[in-house]
Amino acid sequence: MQVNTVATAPIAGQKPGTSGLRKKTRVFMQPHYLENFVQSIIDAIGGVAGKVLVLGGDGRYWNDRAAQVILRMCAAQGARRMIVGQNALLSTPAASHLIRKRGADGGFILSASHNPGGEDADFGLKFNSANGGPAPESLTERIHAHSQRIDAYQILEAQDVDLSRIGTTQLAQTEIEIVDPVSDYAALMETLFDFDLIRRTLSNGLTLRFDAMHAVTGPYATEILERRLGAAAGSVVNARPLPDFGGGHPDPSPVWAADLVGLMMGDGAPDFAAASDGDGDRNMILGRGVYVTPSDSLAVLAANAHLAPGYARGLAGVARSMPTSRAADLVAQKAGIAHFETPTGWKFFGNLLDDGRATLCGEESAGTGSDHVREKDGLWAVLLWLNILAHRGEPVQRIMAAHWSEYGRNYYSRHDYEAVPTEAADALIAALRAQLPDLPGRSHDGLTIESAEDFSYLDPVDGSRTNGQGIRILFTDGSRVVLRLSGTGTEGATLRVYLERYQPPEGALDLALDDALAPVIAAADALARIRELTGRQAPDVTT
Ligand code: VG1
Ligand code: CO
Repeated sequence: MQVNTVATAPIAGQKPGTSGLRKKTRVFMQPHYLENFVQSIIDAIGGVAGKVLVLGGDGRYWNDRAAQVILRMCAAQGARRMIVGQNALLSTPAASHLIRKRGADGGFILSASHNPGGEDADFGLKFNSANGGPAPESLTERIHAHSQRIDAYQILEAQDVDLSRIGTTQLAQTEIEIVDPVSDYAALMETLFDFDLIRRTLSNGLTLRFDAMHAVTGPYATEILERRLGAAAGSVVNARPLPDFGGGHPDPSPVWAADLVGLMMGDGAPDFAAASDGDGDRNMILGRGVYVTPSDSLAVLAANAHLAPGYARGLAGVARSMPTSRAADLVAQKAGIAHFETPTGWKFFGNLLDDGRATLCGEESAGTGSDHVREKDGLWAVLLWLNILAHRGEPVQRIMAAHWSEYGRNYYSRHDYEAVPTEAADALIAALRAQLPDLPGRSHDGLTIESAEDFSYLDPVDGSRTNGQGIRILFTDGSRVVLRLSGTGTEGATLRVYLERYQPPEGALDLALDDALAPVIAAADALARIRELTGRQAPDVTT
């Protein structure tokens, strides 16, 4: 087979964001676009000759085409073996597990996660390292640097590989091993959780619904929840992965999974419900009549993880991204274990997990995970919740109430202003940054500012520093406002405003969320002049 060296030129904007490179699908489909980026990854990791790499994705539109291109490029450049999920499907956590289990040198994940899919929607690609985790900043910077000076790429001239058949074939000198995407992952889950206990609890009448949102977790959830754990047939809905996710956003939030929330707030709700996102790394947790915020979920999981066999020894520490509420810190403090605060994006948890400093990690954006892989993991969170419910024999609502009366409650919400003109968003952040030194001591709506800063992270493991990770304003009563710009959007800028207000155990634990947060929301607008500078009267999405 012939290897072609194709002349090309740098394409602007190939800079990985919070989680890989995300662009409009049509941008990725332009001549040389994908090839340039893949070659930049290959060059940034010192070539693929002799290496073993994992490949899979969330099944969105163009996933199959991109997979063939990556296979031809890696084969052209001497990869020893490519381990590919059948039909190029692998959830992000399953890909992370496969990289680790097989001792691979890394892996390509084709996904734009919770962003919609289709020719007129979004596409994405990220590279994970040998530890199974997203490429660290140092590597993504190298990839970007290579993309700015690329002049050629190498690709094999060959027919498509049949990715539907499990087994090993050959592409030039490269072995292509097509594996079942679910079985290794399901086996890992069985080592962490008490499947017998969960199975008994389900057969004794605990009811559940899992919404796969027409994305990649469908086959995983059907196998694990229905086949292995015996949940009633039909408990998993929207289980078939579709290239356009059925036309929706595969985003497990009260906005995009409103039907599921409606079900849980109405008569006849099951005991427990959950949803996951496009690539299977996020989760939304609901009980009958209650939505559990992701920040609270992390805290409850941290407080109860020891009830599952995989965590019976206790936790080394808990890490959360900076904008995530401080509920998990309170659990760690009481348990006398370490807690960490990192910038947004799972890549920042990798060192803490590798070094054994953190066992559980989480983000307010519905990501929770542990040291079993190096990605957040939607179904893992669902199974840990089920294990806890089975063990405690209490409904979700009661578990939440007990948690708040022990630790206090961190009322929390995130307001997103989407597709804001980039200049306006940058100007808002710059104006706020400029006034940071003057803010401490000032009062707004009864809240007094204790400190105000631009978050900078010093990685305690490798000593690297990451600056400019979000503006954080702390008030003397423990309330907090955080503002940052999204690094996953594909249109203009998305301003994220994170709002938190704490009530101690003896405080008001049953307020309506809007009432609890009203002063914090007002202070955020007054300080950042959000309405004035964005021209928006209200956020587009509130989670
Ligand atoms: C968002 C979330 C962040 C998450 C990232 C990737 O990033 O805020 O917490 O890690 O998405 O999640 P940003 O930069 O848009 O705020 V996933 O499930 O979309 O890979
Ligand atoms: Co995701």
